[in-house]
Amino acid sequence: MKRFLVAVISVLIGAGVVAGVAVFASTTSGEPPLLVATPTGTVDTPEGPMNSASLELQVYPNNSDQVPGPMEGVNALYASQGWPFYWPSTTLQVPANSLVTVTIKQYDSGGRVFNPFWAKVHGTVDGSMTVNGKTVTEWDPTKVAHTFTIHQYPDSGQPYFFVSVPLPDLGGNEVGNANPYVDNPKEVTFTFKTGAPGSYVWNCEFPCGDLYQEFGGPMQQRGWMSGTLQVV
Ligand SMILES: [Cu+2]
Repeated sequence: MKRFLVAVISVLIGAGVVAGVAVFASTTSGEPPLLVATPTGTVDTPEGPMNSASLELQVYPNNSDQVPGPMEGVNALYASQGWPFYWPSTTLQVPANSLVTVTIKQYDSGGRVFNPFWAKVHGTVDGSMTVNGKTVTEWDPTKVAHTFTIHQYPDSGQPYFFVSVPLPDLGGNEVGNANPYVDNPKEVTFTFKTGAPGSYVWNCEFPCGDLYQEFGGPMQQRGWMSGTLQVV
């Protein structure tokens, strides 16, 4: 009887640990609410008419009274860290087989990106982006604030999908670290084509975090500098 009780208690403790881990994992994931791209009609392309959609994001150097930043789950604990973040969400959804135009208003300072590959535009229509209305295919690798880089899980059987754009930094006297934020952000636009439905991840490739080579902290946390992209 004693042995039986010990077995039952061991199983109950095991189940409790598993449940605890599940609760911990869901609260620490801090997945922000879904941001769905806005349909914008159809566009004529060389392959015929295509559905189009738009997505608007901002990048802030730190949270503030005006822009609180991500607060889901564990993210509330990071609110005092002064981390940079994408806003209003890093959980993105875009339509399949469509042209998606993204506009990002960038309010942060920056510096040198370790690998100049990330200062170039990859995977957009025409291989270009615009910065405050001017079309470019790359940016000065010493003046990058963040990147917006979509890629797939390494073991995925999904269609190849890779998009990366550098976000230009604001110079020292342009940065609005204090509130309110400056009203002259670097405004970046780019358009990419989506294929079949799939699940992708995206992140920033500029070392804007902390810990190992500045790739820890916000760089690996949903809601800040990494997220998901669902093509549906
Ligand atoms: Cu970044």
